[in-house]
Amino acid sequence: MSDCIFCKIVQKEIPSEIVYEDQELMAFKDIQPLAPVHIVIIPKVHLRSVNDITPENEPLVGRLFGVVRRLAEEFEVNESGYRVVSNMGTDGGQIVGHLHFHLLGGQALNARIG
Ligand code: IU
Repeated sequence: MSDCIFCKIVQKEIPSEIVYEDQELMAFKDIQPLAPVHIVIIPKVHLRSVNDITPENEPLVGRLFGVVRRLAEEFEVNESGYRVVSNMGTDGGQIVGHLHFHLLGGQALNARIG
């Protein structure tokens, strides 16, 4: 999508600190980190949110979670704990309309949701 900021990150038209990339997936450090470890993991294909996940792209999303697990190990939060969040739509607080998952860790996170 031409006006999607994360598609521009995928195309490297906008710089980001990439921590993982393969043909279908990318992960980069969040520019406004909310925790010592705050990584955004995305499929390169433009899906708007969790609502756009179909049986066809479920394997891709499954693979994305494998990347999440490996990043948690690499950034050494796999033992201490971490949170994976995907905001969807207005009430979910989604700002960027390209499916993404936040990996947050490196400190004790507020247990409250919402
Ligand atoms: P959302 O609320 O889940 O849509 O949050 C989007 C996140 O993308 C937010 O944490 C931003 O700081 C982050 N981000 C980024 O890492 N790089 C960018 O160029 C832009 C947003 I724009």
